Amino acid sequence: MWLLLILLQAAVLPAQLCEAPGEAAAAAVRVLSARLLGLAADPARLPDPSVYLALRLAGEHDPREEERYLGRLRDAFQPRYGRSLQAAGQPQRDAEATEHGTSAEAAWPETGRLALYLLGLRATCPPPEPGPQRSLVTWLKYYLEADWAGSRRHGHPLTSYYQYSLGVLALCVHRKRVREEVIRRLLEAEHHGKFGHAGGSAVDTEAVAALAFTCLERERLVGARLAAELRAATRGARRRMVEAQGQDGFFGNVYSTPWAMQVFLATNACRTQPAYGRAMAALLENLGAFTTAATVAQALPVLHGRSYLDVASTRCREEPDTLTPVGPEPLPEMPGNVTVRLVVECPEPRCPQRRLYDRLVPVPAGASLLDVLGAAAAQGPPDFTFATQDTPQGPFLSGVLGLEAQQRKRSYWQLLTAPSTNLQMGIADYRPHDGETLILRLSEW
Ligand code: B12
Repeated sequence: MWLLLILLQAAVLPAQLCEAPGEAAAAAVRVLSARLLGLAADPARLPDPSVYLALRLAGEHDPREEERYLGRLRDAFQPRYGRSLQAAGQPQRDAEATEHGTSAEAAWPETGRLALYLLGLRATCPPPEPGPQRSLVTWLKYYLEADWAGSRRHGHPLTSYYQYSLGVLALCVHRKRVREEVIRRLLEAEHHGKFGHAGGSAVDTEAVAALAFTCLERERLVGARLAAELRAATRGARRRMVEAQGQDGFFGNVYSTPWAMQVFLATNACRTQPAYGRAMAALLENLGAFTTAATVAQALPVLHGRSYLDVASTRCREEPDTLTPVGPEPLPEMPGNVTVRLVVECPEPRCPQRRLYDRLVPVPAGASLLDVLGAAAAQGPPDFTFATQDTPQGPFLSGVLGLEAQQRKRSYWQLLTAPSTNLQMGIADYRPHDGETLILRLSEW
């Protein structure tokens, strides 16, 4: 009876499209794909496996450019992970050593990056030889174990639950089993709401974990009991996303929305769930927010109606070679200057005087926060110094006034606009307006 009702409902309700609907949207998505290809062609940028994944999950392709990008990724990953663990001086199951810090300094897990690379390899055409992939899979299993041991000891993985989930997802997409305990650790974290961190929403992480759960269940890599728990956890995550969807249509913010949408795609809820349609409409209205390669790469798969789980079903012969790269749009010129107030805060007990810097900084209109930091450093006294690290997301603010954020202590320089709104962009992309107060705060996540 229930089944009949559900079938009837599905037949009566107009099914919505899972990809961006309509010709205008398709054209906008095509431009975004071409722009990502343009950004990928720039050799000055760090190669990022999520960019490759987005290119591979798109509707149209430029096989030569994709091949070249894959070559750059191989150059970055193969020298390190093409060797067996033993050849690299790591014992096979050295999670304990990593936990106690002996080899940890030498080999901090790169769970997320390696997972994304392996996901990308699953989507190559033609598929790569299985031989060289074996050592990559072993490395990822090793990192996941190190992360798992970290989470047993510190209550969180050494990297993050986001990277840990990516690790489980990538192994699953390659049809590799992981120990039940490793999966249970993720389930437990999900049940106890451990995915959020200070200043950041939990949506991105919750979505990656739900994708990993969906994959494990779909690929039948777990027993019936655990499969039922994973299914329930995914349903719970999807329900929470629907309940928390903002008036603006976003799940979390504009950048976490594509990740959440992947969960609806992977669980076949995209056609029937109105929240998905609202999120797609919101995304299409805000495509202008996606300017960096990393953010475009995270948005494109869902705009094509695809999730990371689809890499396992790549059909090489059906790919149209019709995409050509497009260069980045120049930023509009803005006349005049603006003045920004720059404040640096470091809470007690680390810093007894809490506010370490507070100055007005004049910069040309349209300048980025990175430009503001540069102008502050040039204007002194009082002296202002800062340090950045290159990441696939752009420059990450790693130190201010000689105080370095420490990955191992989970401290970071948080970016806020006064009084206390978290910026949704990094220092290179955020453009402050005249009179704005920007706060750099040494925080823990
Ligand atoms: C975990 C995380 C963090 C952690 C990273 C620490 C760690 N060791 O894992 C912490 C809490 C430090 C963090 C900080 C920030 N984050 Co963050 N972060 C994430 C998250 C959830 C996962 C990143 C990840 O592990 N990726 C997987 C690995 C394999 O890829 P990766 O590129 O090597 O990841 C590294 C860098 O991305 C870097 N990183 C993390 N966040 C950011 C943000 C920026 C702008 C840059 C340049 C680098 C960077 O740390 C990662 C781990 O080493 C993503 C979610 C997402 N959808 O991507 C958001 C995300 C990347 N973060 C975001 C933002 C906005 C920030 C902050 C600017 C927030 C703020 N107002 O302070 C700061 C960065 C400030 C600075 N000092 O420059 C946005 C970026 C949006 C955009 N427009 O580009 C995302 C997409 C979240 C979102 N939905 O809004 N983040």
